[in-house]
Amino acid sequence: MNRKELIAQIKQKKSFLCVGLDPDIKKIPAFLLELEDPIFEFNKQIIDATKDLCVAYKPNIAFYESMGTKGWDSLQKTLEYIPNNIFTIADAKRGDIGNTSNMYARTFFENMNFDSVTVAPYMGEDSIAPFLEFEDKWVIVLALTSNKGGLDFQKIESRNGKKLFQQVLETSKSWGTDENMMYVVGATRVEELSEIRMIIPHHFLLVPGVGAQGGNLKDVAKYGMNKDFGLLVNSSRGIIYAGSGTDFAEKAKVEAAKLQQEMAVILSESGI
Ligand code: OMP
Repeated sequence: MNRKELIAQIKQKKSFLCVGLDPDIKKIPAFLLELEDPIFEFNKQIIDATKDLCVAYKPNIAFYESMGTKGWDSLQKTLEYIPNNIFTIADAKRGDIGNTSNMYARTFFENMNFDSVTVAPYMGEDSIAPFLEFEDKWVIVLALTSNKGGLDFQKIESRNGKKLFQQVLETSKSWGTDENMMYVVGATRVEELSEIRMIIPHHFLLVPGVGAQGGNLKDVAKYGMNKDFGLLVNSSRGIIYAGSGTDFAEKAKVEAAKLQQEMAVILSESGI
């Protein structure tokens, strides 16, 4: 999916919601465990319940890899089940020497047909470049993450007075364009959003951390939006584990709808 199509979806659905598909076999409703592929069944019901409310799905690969080959099968089936008009993010946080990154890119863009993959920038340009060679695919670079440990390194100032995350943005923004790169900024980091927007005014931001991690949607929109809106806000546990019984998908829909309604108001107030 390209930038134009993504923006059109946001306008049409009045939503910039990304639903995180992070299914944990120990947390999904017990009645699903009797089925042949409980993880896929769980995701299928979540997708059926939320597909009209969101513009993106983000399966975090760890939740599938941890189950071995069965997990990869569940992931592939889930990806195929997601409607074509919804942006897909392989949240894999990859990045290695170029030769190896090329294999990661082939995994998620060729073997599986994801629209995008999350990458860690620590190994520099040649670790990201192989992902950018794929047409109509996106790289989503970690900039300022939502977790506590994100502050261990990301705000360290170098001798030129720039914080590490600022340097990451400034250096990496020329590796690709705002048509094939996005950045991750945690919803718990709103105080840095205006500053981030000064460095990358046009790029889309993937913003995880509302819901279970306590980030505030209104603040994210206030400081993070750009003229095309330019935000995808993710919630995983806050939506998918809203219920634990046979009605778990309906409960997930209620939580997704609450966020979507808030988003519709924000979008209309911003004139988008
Ligand atoms: P919940 O806290 O359950 O909504 O999940 C957040 C999801 O976003 C998980 O899949 C995390 O791995 C992911 N995430 C963060 O929580 N913080 C970040 O800074 C970056 C990500 C991510 O890249 O998506």
